[in-house]
Amino acid sequence: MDKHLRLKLAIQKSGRLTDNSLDLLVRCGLKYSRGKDQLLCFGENMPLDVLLVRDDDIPDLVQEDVCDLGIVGQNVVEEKRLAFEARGISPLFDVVTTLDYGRCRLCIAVPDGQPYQGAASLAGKRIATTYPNILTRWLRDRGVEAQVVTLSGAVEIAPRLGRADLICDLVSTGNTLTANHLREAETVLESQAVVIRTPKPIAPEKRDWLHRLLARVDGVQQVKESKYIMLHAPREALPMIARLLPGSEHPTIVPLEGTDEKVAVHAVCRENVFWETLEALKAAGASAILVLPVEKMLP
Ligand code: PRT
Ligand code: ZN
Repeated sequence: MDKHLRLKLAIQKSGRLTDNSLDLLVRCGLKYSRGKDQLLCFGENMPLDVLLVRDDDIPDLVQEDVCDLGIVGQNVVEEKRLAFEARGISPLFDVVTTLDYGRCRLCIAVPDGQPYQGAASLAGKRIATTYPNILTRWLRDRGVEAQVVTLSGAVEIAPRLGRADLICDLVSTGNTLTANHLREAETVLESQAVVIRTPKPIAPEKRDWLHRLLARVDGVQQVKESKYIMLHAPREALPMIARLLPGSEHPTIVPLEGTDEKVAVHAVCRENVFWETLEALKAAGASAILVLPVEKMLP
């Protein structure tokens, strides 16, 4: 097939999002071979090439129409969007799906022992960050005039080096803050991995696969939490049982051979099913309860 008719998707080459992103693509049915230079995965059963790059470059690759799609942290997308807007350039990447990995938050953190009395108390302070545009907008929205100190890394040591009074950095477990004698004061942005795409029209030959891929991504996301439940229930208990099934719309009711009082109930639950739910179902009259994992789903 013509090289230009293959979809191009950028993901992080090596970092926190890499394994999950490749795993997602495999779950979407992609079989790939990795090029010698390790910069490209060639889709063998889909017209899809996966470019492996630094996460910071992913929005730019979509912006420049080198890639049709990208998987990257919401934090990076938002920072780039604001940076382009500040330069009077329209961002050309739309967030189409939120993924269930790469969760973190961009936080303002203050040195231990230093009091924090709300956003207004940041006035006149120096805040070190690698996310100057997101932080500047957050401060402006609150009418706070502080000095944003832009660093390219090692933000957490800036206060100890005397380069800043406090920091604004990504946090997931909080261990890095603790190790550097800092504590969280404000959440500036909640983030996770997202799929971005170009808002530009895509060649018709590629469009079909783009839609198929995005539908499969949604399917994979839904399946992760989903369970298939089967149980037996007395007819009169059905309204109660339907209410107890988490995130399920229309259960299937099947007659049971040899009885009119009891029926079988089959339902897809789009949320995890916990022991508590099973116990509540049993208390409501259900028996022979089975919970099965869902392998694939196409809504
Ligand atoms: O080389 P490249 O530029 O591609 O990678 P990178 O070093 O810029 O990114 P990487 O792999 O560290 O992170 C990629 C994405 O993962 C980020 O853009 C976020 O969307 C997401 N993510 C999730 C995180 C974290 N959790 C995270 N904890 N990114 C960074 N961190 C860092 C944070 O900056 C701090 O240094 O981890 C430290 C804090 O972690 P805790 O667990 O101690 O709180
Ligand atoms: Zn990066």
